[in-house]
Amino acid sequence: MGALALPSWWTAAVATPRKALAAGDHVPALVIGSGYGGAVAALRLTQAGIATHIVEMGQSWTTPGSDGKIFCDMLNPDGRSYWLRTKTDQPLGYFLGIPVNKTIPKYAGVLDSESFAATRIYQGRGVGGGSLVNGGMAVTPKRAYFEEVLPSVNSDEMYTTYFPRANAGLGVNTIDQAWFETTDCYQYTRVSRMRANNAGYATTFLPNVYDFDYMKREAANQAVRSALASEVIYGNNYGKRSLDKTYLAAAAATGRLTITTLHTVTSVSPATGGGYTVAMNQLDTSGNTVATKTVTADRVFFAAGSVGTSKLLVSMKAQGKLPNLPAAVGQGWGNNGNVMVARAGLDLTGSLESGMPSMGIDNWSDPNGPVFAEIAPFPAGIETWINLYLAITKNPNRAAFTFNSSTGKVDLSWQASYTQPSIDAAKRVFDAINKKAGTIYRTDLFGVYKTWGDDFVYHPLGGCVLGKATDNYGRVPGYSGLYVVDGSLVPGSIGVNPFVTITALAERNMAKIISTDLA
Ligand code: FAE
Repeated sequence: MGALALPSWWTAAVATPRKALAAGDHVPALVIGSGYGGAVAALRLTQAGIATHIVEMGQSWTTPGSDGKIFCDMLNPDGRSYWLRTKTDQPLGYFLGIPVNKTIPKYAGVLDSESFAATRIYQGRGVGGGSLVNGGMAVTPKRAYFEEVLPSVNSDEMYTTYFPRANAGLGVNTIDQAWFETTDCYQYTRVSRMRANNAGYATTFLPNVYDFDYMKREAANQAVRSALASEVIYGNNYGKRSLDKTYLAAAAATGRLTITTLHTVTSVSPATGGGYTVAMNQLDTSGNTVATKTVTADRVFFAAGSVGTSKLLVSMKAQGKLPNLPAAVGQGWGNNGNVMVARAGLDLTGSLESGMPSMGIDNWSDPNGPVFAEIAPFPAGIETWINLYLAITKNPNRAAFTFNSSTGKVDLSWQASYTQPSIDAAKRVFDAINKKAGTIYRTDLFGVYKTWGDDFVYHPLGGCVLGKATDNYGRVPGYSGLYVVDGSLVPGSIGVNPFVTITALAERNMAKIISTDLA
């Protein structure tokens, strides 16, 4: 392995100091969470000369396990796969109608499947947040839809400055299309493209943060396999430019960043004498609380993700710790219209499937129901004839987070029926593709005779919507020094995979906050 060349950004993998905050510490800037919003905030704050402390509930994924690897693959999940579960909870939990989830040791793994009444929400846990587990698709939204969703944001600025800045910071790259046409590992994508095009649907290549040159070397057996070794949702050991190797590594290089891992923020409230008191639980890798700590921070940046930030703010309001939060806190949550579906094709999809998607079916302009469907891998290591898709649709339904005083937890009002508009839109597209191809839906992957993967979400968005729960830059009204910088700002839908938007919006908001509030 040592003889194989690894790209420089990999070897640079975060020499980030991970010094735990001590009880009673006072810090200038505290960032809750280390996903996209948190990583942008950390980089721009540290570059502005401000000592910044990230508190992250997950682990720092830098130490190999007994097998020499940091992450496990999708075919052999162990404790590293899931956040504090004793059984895996795979998005596709069945094969031939038979449950495929496995017993695993309870451990602070990298992927969380967080259950609410009518949906489960997948999220990354660890330094890098969702970037550790996602498919790397780095898609800039269609401008007209961005303007429809976030009308208060100057789209000229976004498309000339902040989307390019985000793409550069994330290390987005595009596939060599000649290689795509010949490599075995995208056979599954080529056949899905052919069937979509035959039915009259356009397809488009998708940029990614996975290093496609590295993937080429994997295919040529010149580099250790990761995307080509069934590694995706439980982490990639190689090849992926996750945030710990991009934004967070750059923030660490300033010498002004510390990251406190395995600490969950439980409360934020105004401190006597100014700033905020931030309480947190320190966890061990089995999820037990081993210490509780309180620190003070002059400024707090909420970057715990759509779910994490919404849960914290809704709880703080209900418990009287931040009583003056706007009524819009907790509102406007959506699932980006996510629904999964699979076709039982007649086409060989290949036994080697890259875990990183590279193409989407673009039917967004359809007035009867926009659909943008990523051609998703099913990297089982054997020929499956499965054509899998994650459809992003324009679903108007929204839900709210509310504090439940009897359980002390936060509920989400999403109902199963809310997903129906997404199914209706996706069904129109895939019925047409099936009809033209003479194929049928697979009904054995999401349950027994269940066609639609409609009870889980990869793209939680909203809950603390820009311009409603915050001002137009993520500042929390009434609480000077509190900011929201993550996917909770995006009102439930963005029409494409969301992390480029979350990153670009954080870049925009941090530029404003640093130049006006911190100058
Ligand atoms: P996120 O990345 O979730 O970061 C929040 C961080 O805060 C996490 O590290 C948490 O552990 C941490 N945290 C939460 N609560 C607390 C607390 N109380 N105290 C301390 N830390 C806390 O938020 N998007 C794309 O654009 N392209 C894709 O290909 C794609 N594929 C995906 C595949 C999967 C399996 C999943 C789960 C998601 C995928 N996404 C994809 C969605 C994307 O990863 C997600 O929108 C972003 O990660 C959200 O970024 P945030 O900064 O909002």
